[in-house]
Amino acid sequence: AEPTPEAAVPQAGDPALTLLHRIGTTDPASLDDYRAHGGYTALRRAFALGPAGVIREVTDAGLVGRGGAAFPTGRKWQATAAQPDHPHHLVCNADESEPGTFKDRVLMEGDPYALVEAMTVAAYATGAHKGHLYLRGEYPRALARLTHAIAQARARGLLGDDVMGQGYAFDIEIRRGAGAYVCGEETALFNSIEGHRGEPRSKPPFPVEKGLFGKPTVANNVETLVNVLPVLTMGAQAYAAIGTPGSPGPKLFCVSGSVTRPGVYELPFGATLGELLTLAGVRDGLRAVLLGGAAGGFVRPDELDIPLTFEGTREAGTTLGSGAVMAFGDTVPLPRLLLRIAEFFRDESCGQCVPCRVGTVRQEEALHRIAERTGAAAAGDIALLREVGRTMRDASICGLGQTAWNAVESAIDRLGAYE
Ligand code: L3W
Ligand code: SF4
Repeated sequence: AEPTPEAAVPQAGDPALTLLHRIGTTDPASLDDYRAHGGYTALRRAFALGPAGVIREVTDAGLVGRGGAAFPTGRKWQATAAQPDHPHHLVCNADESEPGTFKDRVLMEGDPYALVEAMTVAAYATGAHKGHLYLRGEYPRALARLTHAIAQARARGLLGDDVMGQGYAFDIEIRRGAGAYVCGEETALFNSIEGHRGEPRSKPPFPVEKGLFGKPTVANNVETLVNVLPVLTMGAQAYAAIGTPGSPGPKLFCVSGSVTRPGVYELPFGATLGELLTLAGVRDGLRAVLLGGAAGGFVRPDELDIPLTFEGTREAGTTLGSGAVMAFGDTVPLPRLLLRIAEFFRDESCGQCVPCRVGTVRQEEALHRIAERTGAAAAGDIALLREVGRTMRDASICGLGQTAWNAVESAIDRLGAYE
């Protein structure tokens, strides 16, 4: 297996860290070590608060989803808890596949009990007794560590028929993905668990009403769930004081590319892109930064004062996405990079709907032609790209097709990629 990406600056064990504080300091195989470093205090508090009290804390904390869409977690939990249909399901989306995104991997490999505890809290709050952990197939070390953690938690009464002696039953099953990016879309993920092709469903109905096996389902990203632990241990008010009013709490950023210290960085929301890149040791001759992965957008080196918040990136006409930050130096061949992104979307489209199935092919073809020609000859292809891109964005069923043109559009408009 590859080495675990570094969890970098501030150093592991730094008390300033909220999400990464155990990474690199506790033994990921030891439940005792986890408990000695604060493990299972959040679940104990959850049992004291009761399900409605937990949902109130998560809502008051202002926690929003960390998978890219920033949906309020408390609202999602409340909507599921209120559903009369049973059973309720909990799904942890650990199919981390966005290019440049590896934060969930660091959490799962370095602090697996945290995810087990957080899933137990989420299930308790929303009335679920079964948790499904859908894990990216290419993460063998995370699989081994989570399998071990789940078995240990079960053996010690922290999972099973009577969790912590509280009369509440909950267990977790791991399901491995098979390498499809689209299975990170929550409804494609449900289909995959159910044994069908990994194709997204139309929404609504939203999963909170009809999700896995047609039952009310909470689906949360790994990082979102792990944030629930500090919400409960610090209290909603102290948690909400981290970050900004529009984006409360801490955030993990995955920095890669033209930097001297690539890795996962924890910062409060509101730090600027420039501050993050300074920590990561940005190299001279920066040409562009891709924010939010392949589904995100490029920004220029003169835009590094963009605050890393959902509202700040939106105002700047870009996106934070899942927290991927890829730096590119001025030697990067932009047309080749854009072609690679287009190939990725063409490969990963599930083919279910026409705008994306055809649009991703047309986009790649036009980028090929542009890469081979120059100047005026390319103008028609740029117009075609815009038309295809608009159609994919407006008419695709899921986020894959809706975002497949983002990076290319931003490279044309913000970077002047073909001028
Ligand atoms: C109840 C409503 N629930 C929406 C729920 C919905 C889902 C969540 C967000 O994510 C993002 C994309 C990229 N009642 C609801 C409701 N929900 N309305 O809220 O929903 P949605 O549809 O806005 O987004 P999504 O399709 O779930 C796609 C971002 O992902 N992305 C990709 C990230 C990749 C990773 C990874 O590798 N780990 O996360 C790239 O940037 O921004 O917005 O749960 O059910 N009325
Ligand atoms: Fe499949 Fe693309 Fe349509 Fe999503 S947008 S359902 S990936 S064809």
